[in-house]
Amino acid sequence: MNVNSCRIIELPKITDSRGNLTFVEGDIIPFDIGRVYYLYDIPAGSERGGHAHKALHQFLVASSGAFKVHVEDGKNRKTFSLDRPYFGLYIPPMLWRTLDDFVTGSVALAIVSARYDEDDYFRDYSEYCRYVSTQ
Ligand code: T46
Repeated sequence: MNVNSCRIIELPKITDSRGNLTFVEGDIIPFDIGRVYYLYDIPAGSERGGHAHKALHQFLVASSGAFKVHVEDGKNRKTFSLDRPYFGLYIPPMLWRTLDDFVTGSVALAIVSARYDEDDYFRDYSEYCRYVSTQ
């Protein structure tokens, strides 16, 4: 898997005089939804992530505020800015990701393909790089 497999997906936005509504369902993102979690009350200067997933597919949305997502595949690196609740970033398995530059009050919504499983993580960068270099 390489960083070019990540992509921004535009979500439906339904607008009326009461405001906007955006939804995510199975045929909009390229995996079945297994879990939803969100990061919030993030102190200024914090960094989240700093790991890769072996099998998990992920879709990240700045449902409020803005932040950056850096993805790496062991050779190349790409940075995405998320700052609209109707755009999200799809990240396939085996990519290292780090989130930073959170605007105060940001909420990072993560929609992922499976339940939490610590065995699915590479949390050590050297170990991750060693592994991908053998693939
Ligand atoms: C990712 C980024 C964007 C759980 O018990 N259940 C869960 O569903 C999750 C996601 C985490 N946890 C526990 C595991 C740790 O003890 O919560 C603690 C903090 O998790 P972590 O250090 O992995 O948090 P982040 O923000 O660095 O990473 C999370 C996700 O783990 C990861 O998949 O891509 O958000």
